[in-house]
Amino acid sequence: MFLARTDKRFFFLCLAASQFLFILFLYRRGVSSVFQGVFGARPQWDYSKTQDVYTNLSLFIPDPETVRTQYCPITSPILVGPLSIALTKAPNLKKIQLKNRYVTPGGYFSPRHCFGRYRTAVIIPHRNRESHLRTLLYYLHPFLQRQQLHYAIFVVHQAGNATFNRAKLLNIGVREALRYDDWDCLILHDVDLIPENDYNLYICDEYYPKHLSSAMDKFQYSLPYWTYFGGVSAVTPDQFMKMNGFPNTYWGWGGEDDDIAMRIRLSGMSMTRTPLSMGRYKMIPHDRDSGNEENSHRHNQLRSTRKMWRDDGMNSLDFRLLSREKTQLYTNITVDIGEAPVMPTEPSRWRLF
Ligand code: BGN
Repeated sequence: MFLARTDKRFFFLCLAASQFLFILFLYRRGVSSVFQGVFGARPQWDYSKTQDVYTNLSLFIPDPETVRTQYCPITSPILVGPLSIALTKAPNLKKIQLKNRYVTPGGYFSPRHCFGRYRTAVIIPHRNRESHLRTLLYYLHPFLQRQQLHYAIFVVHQAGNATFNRAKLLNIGVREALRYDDWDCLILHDVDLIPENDYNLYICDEYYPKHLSSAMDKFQYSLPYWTYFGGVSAVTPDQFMKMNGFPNTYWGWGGEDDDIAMRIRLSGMSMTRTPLSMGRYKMIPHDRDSGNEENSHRHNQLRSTRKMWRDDGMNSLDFRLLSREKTQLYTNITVDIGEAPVMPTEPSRWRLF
């Protein structure tokens, strides 16, 4: 009897330990690595052997006689995996244009010898980061063309000097992008992150919002925490509307991505992720911008997401459109989004005193 009880305890201890190790493994390697491990070989990428992002793109240039008759293959034939990224000096716009001759005004591209299967809009919130934007465009255009996507790039520029509001600019980007096309997928992209592997496809998961930047160099190519949803993500218009878009009320750095992660769950979805081996990104080094100081209210705000998400989002979005302009490499949307309301800095429970 005594032995049986010790055995039982030992059994439950082992069970708890193995569950803990399994969760740790999922945390470090991503859920999809388990499925790939069980159902198929996981490609082992060698990031010491990289290739130029423009490699073989010329193979996609058709001779002028041919007419498109077929859809592009499900997987593009020229994907190479790890890409060389040099972040020394931002290229000038002329050079980027010359290297991307088939991009049309507004930053549009459609594969020329087959019909693209996926329609993807990339939305980039921006202010005062022109050199980052040029670097991103230099790498992103060929990256998307390698994947044979029908795509366009939208830059949402916050006018004025009020505090930066990333999530609100993303909401505006979605509303504006949907005027132009019936997008299958919206990619929400920070301006300073460069993808390192062209198998990290910029297409959406059918069911759930997907986090693409799962392994950033600034976090030693792993997740900073389990629910992290910052950097680059992919949502379908339906998924986006289901969570009422993103919050409009996070002014300055931090917290809005955690709010988005909570909205996903509160609206009945969960999140998927690119496996860490492919979701690698290099961040362009920079100092914290002025006008994007830490949001000191974010902890309080996150405590009320559950109460707020249905009222703060796409259904309460309000801004002034200053211009819509098709430049050669992107559609530029400039907006006045107002400024942060003055809020008491103390936690709300002290406000009575
Ligand atoms: C977190 C920030 C995120 C940011 C990541 C990575 C907050 C909320 C505190 C409760 N979240 O700490 O916004 O993307 O770090 O830098 O500050």
